[in-house]
Amino acid sequence: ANSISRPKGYRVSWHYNPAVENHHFGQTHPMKPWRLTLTKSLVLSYGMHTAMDTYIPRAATKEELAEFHKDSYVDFLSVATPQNIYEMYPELAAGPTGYSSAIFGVGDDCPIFDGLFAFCATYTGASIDAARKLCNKQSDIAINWSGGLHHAKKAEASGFCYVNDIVLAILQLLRHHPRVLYIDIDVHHGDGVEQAFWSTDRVMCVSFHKYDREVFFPGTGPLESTGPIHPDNPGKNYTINVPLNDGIDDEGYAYLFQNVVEPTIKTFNPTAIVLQCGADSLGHDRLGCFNLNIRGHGNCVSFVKSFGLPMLVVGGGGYTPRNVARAWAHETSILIGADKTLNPDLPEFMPHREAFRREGFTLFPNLSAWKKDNMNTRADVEKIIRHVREQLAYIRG
Ligand code: ZL4
Ligand code: CA
Ligand code: ZN
Repeated sequence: ANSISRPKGYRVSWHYNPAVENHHFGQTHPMKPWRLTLTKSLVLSYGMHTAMDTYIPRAATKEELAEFHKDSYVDFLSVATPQNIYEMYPELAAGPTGYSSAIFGVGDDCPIFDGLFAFCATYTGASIDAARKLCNKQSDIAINWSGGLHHAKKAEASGFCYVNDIVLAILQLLRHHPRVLYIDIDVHHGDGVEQAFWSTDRVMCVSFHKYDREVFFPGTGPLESTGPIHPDNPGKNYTINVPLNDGIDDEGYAYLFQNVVEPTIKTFNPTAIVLQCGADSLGHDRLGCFNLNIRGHGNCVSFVKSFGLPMLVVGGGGYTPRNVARAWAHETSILIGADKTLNPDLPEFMPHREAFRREGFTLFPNLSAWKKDNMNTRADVEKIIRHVREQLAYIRG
């Protein structure tokens, strides 16, 4: 079997409990745990696990979830089933399609499915485990591709996210780290993480996303949304939003990413970084509208890694499963320093190889060849960079 030598000078850990694969949101729901099966298949077939410490973390406990979430919400998640949900909340049955989202955010986006609590506790357990390994220095870069569910709120499911594993992982990191930088390249705004740390200067949240208040979920995250406005609130200016239009390409995204992230790191001086790698910012995503290629997406990971800080890397969205798997496998190779030596042709013998037939059996299909024109002008991009620099000037010193 393939084997890759461990990176020199730092340790990478992979946190994954395959129990997440047993859960399904529903037949036509866009969120597919299958993408995790495909990711694992690529990572293992390339032999990348031989360069990392691999952990199968236990599920998070209710007590661990309650470090951020409201007790009554955790209780609800732990007992709700498709069978008892209407008995518990008859008012849910009133909705036109299935149930209305009046109760803890459940509805079409966040259905109650069999094993929901086990699913949440499993992906969250992996993020908490990864954060703990970073805290006690058993790992320098910890990866959980099953995490990254950035929309969940204290007492509300939202946008396919029920438990906010990122918030819980950052809370772990804050036990040992004075300042944590959160960077989110999912095509959606990282609103749940932003909201949780809105009023602190110990966590800086940076999200890049498609922004259209009227039509694109969740409708938050304009450039001007930079934290609380009250001058005495420590969180003022500690949120950065990068709102984008359809079709941004590799070049434009890299330029923007580097010109936002580098000054942010220099100014904020984080002691750890959490990177959410939602792969719905790739071209050809079923829900997204950007035009990134696997390499363009991966360049963000390389760039963040180049600062040499302890890093927690999580997944997130991504709705064309085979491309999600390509991106996260490529990014795993970047994190272990093997991207330059990996064969772009997929391993000849691997489980589910057929899933990659459509674009040819390569890690790097051309994903920019699709319907989206780049609607981000040079002026839009420069305006964002200027705004971020002006904002950062307030938090210097
Ligand atoms: C679906 O086909 O924009 C859910 C959701 C379920 C199956 C059958 C139900 C059909 C697309 C989406 C009715 C679906 C109606 N099924 C969904 C305002 C909305 C209200 C709900 O990547 N309808 C809500 C959420 C976004 C909305 C994006 C991204 C998560 C992340 C991190 C979350 N919600 C309009 C949509 C389908 C479905 C088909 C869907 N939902 C597409 N976009 C949304 O940032 C993991
Ligand atoms: Ca984002
Ligand atoms: Zn998303």
